[in-house]
Amino acid sequence: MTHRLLDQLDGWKQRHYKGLLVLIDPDKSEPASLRRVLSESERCGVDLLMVGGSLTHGADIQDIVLEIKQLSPIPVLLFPGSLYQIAPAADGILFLSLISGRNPDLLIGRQVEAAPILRKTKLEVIPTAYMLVDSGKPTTAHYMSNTQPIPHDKPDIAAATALAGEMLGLRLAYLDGGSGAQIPVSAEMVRRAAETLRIPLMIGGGIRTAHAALTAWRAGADMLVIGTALEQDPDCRILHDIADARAAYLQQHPVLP
Ligand code: 1GP
Repeated sequence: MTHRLLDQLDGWKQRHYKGLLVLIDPDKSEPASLRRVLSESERCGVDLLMVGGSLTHGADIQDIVLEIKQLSPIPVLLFPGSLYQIAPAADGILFLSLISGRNPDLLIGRQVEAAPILRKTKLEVIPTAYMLVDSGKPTTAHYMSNTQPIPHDKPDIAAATALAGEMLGLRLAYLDGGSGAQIPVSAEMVRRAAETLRIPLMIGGGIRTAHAALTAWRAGADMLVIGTALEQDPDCRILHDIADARAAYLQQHPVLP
């Protein structure tokens, strides 16, 4: 198995690059809007596409990934809500352990079921410390996982949880308010996690403006995930705004060689 994606994510952290990821919900990938999101993602310099969700209604993920692969050169990372979301045509998969929760099935149970299947694919497996954060209202991820999210105003709990994930050998930390979060993960929580961790830090949930994206990047996020905001913006204006904000930020804070 290669470590191409993992090396890339590690490099982002070391070089202070700011990654931009777009999450595609398999149930909402109607062909015209998918084509639009893919072409605008390419124009905006999106680094990775994520595909998946906590609850999908029978969409064939492999077919969607194959379609994306035909239309876009951007690597595809699976963000699986279930075993049904393993699509060998993708480049990699976030091998999620929901370490903010105490649901054994999502800490290790599903992983035991998935591991032999993944071994038969060429997918790059990215061991991920996945943490749900309270974001103002229960999201699908909160409900479906049957776990309590980390309280929004408890950055120390988030930092300690992420550090435990790192010490367990996980290679990526993902603090997620959940899809459609009312409020994004707080700057203070991002800051505490970022200064604690040596592994890369991904932030998602409720990022709908360039200001929110910049706040998270400035606080130390290595990469951001944008999903719902694009579904509500067929022209992908928000993606261009966020990409422009990133370009301006990286001009002021150049990526290290
Ligand atoms: C959800 O972090 C992702 O798991 C993206 O969230 O849909 O709110 O952008 P949004």
